[in-house]
Amino acid sequence: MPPSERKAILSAPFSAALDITDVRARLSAKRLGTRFHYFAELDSTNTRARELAESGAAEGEIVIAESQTQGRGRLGRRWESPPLSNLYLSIVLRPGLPPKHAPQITLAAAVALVETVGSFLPRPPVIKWPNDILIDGKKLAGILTEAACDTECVQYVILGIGLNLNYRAETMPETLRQRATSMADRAGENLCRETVLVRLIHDLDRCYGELEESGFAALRPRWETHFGLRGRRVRVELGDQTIIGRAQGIDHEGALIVETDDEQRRSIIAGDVIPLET
Ligand code: BT5
Repeated sequence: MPPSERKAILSAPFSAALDITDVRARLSAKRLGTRFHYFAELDSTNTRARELAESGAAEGEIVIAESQTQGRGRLGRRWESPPLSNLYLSIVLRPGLPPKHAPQITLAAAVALVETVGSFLPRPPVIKWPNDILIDGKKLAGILTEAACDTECVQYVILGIGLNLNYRAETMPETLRQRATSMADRAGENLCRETVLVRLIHDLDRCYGELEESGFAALRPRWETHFGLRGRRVRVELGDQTIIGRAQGIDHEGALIVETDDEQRRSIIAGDVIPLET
């Protein structure tokens, strides 16, 4: 990054509201960011995006909020969403993918997120399958993808992203502090949210385009490069079942491959992965 650009990134005002006009002016993404729905506060950007998609919002429309009162993770978990410091956005997608490939959008978004964050930090983060972005085992970003499908096709997908940007560890709730981090904590200084947002939308646009045009096979090598748990012992929780084994990577469709202690190869399409010490 040239020094002049770096200076611009670091000298921007940090607790100000996002300048969406500036973001729009700097965007040259093909499909994402066609329209912004900006809110100072929302319950959840995913919920709002879903309402918009149901009433005909076009692909690429983005809902973005400065804070969320009921930011959501998977399985009803909460996403901490304090005001004016992070990015909380949900993008309406209308992909030409069969429903069984809709989860690959999460994987493509994870590649984009790692590439975006890695371009601002000395060390890139890693992906924890399927939807977490981590640095040194601490969570920096999460993805919540919600799809509406009929039997043959996907009507829409809401791609929700929460990225901890200028969220300093000392302001996080105690329960989160041990497990979460932010770009500013890693960079040692605050970053300009508009610059990161523009870069993120471009990277998402590119990875989503690659997924639609060439399928997940085109993205899989990059996903594998960024996968942080290869060879690690993991516990995978599948609702009523638990699997313990070594994470091997993902298959061509995006399922996690785990080799269990009795040397069985399991393909996991949905679940929670917990890294184990040994
Ligand atoms: C996720 O769920 O990681 C998906 C998070 C998606 C949030 C975005 S924000 C914009 C959009 N609108 C929404 O309402 N949601 C999306 P999951 O894998 O279930 O992880 C949730 C867990 O992450 C929580 O149980 C906490 O342990 C942890 N967590 C909560 N807030 C966090 C934060 N700000 N930073 C890091 N970790 C957090």
